[in-house]
Parts: sequence; C-alpha cells; structure tokens
Amino acid sequence: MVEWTDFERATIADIFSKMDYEVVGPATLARCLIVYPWTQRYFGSFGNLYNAATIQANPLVAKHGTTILHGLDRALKNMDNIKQTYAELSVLHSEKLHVDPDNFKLLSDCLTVVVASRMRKEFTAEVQAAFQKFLAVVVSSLGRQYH
Ligand code: HNI
Repeated sequence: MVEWTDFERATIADIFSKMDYEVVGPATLARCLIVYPWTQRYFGSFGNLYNAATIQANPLVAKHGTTILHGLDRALKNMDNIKQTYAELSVLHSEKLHVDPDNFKLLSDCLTVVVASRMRKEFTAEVQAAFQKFLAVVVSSLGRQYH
C-alpha cells in the first residue's frame, strides 16, 4: 500500500479543490491529442481532430476531458485504496477500449503541464513531487488489469 505524508495529502487535496475541472480537463486531453497525435486513434468518433485549433475547439474532446478529471476524483477520495478503486476502469480501458497503458503516463504528464502553468509559482518542486506521486499511483492502478 502507498504511504502518504500529511503534506502530500494536503497538497493533493488543495490542488484539486482549486481546480476548475471544466477548464483543466479539456486543456489536458486536447494537449495530449496534439502533443502525442497517435492517441487520437481512440477517439475516431469524436469528429474533427485535424489540427491543434480544431482539437481545442472540439466539444467532444472538452466533454471527455472533464469526464477523465472526474475519474481522477475517485482516486482523490480513495487515496488509501486507489488500485481497488480503479479495478473496473482498468478492465474497461484494457479489454473494451484497448487503450495502450503507456498512454496513461502521457496523459498524466499533460495534466502536470496544465496544472503547473495555472499554479505558476505555487507549483514548487515539493508540490510537483506530491502531485507526480499521486499520478504515478493512478497510472499504475489503471494499468493493473492489463495482461
Ligand atoms: Ni479514459 C473512457 C478515465 C486515460 C481513452 N476514461 C473513460 C471514462 C473514464 C476515464 C472515467 C468513462 C468510463 C465509462 O464510460 O464508464 N481515462 C480515465 C482516466 C485516465 C484515462 C482517469 C488517466 C488518467 N483514457 C485515458 C487515455 C486514453 C483514454 C490516456 C487514450 C489515449 N477513455 C478513453 C476512451 C474512452 C474512455 C476512448 C471512451 C470514450 C467514449 O465516450 O467513447
């Protein structure tokens, strides 16, 4: 089981409490689709992903970005049991969506960039360390049901 310090718990809770899901979620997924274009293959039904501008203006990308962030909420509320919390979501991504698990890390890196750019000076190295640790547990848990 992952151990969390009081600082890590407080920092992660604080980041999410200040986060506007409807801005950060869409920006994160759009960034992932632009920076790592091969991730577009899973979103064939989302319409126009032709270039950065159309990806950023695509309402289905925005909606799904928000859904993903709400998915992260579950980890936040179950910090001591993230693996179990994501068991079903991991099966879904593996067996139904066939998402390559390497992509979880790419998305989490995009989220870090978006959060850092919004928090600016507040995103200290210690804050980054706590946030990266949280995302690493999320990424590992989402990849657990792959075999
Ligand atoms: Ni992901 C659906 C959460 C990363 C591709 N994804 C979901 C849903 C949640 C979710 C929640 C909705 C499930 C449902 O309908 O029951 N996804 C997460 C989280 C992460 C993540 C928390 C990582 C932090 N997903 C990714 C990545 C990809 C991805 C990296 C592909 C590159 N996800 C999908 C696709 C769907 C999806 C595709 C189905 C979308 C749809 O509506 O058709």
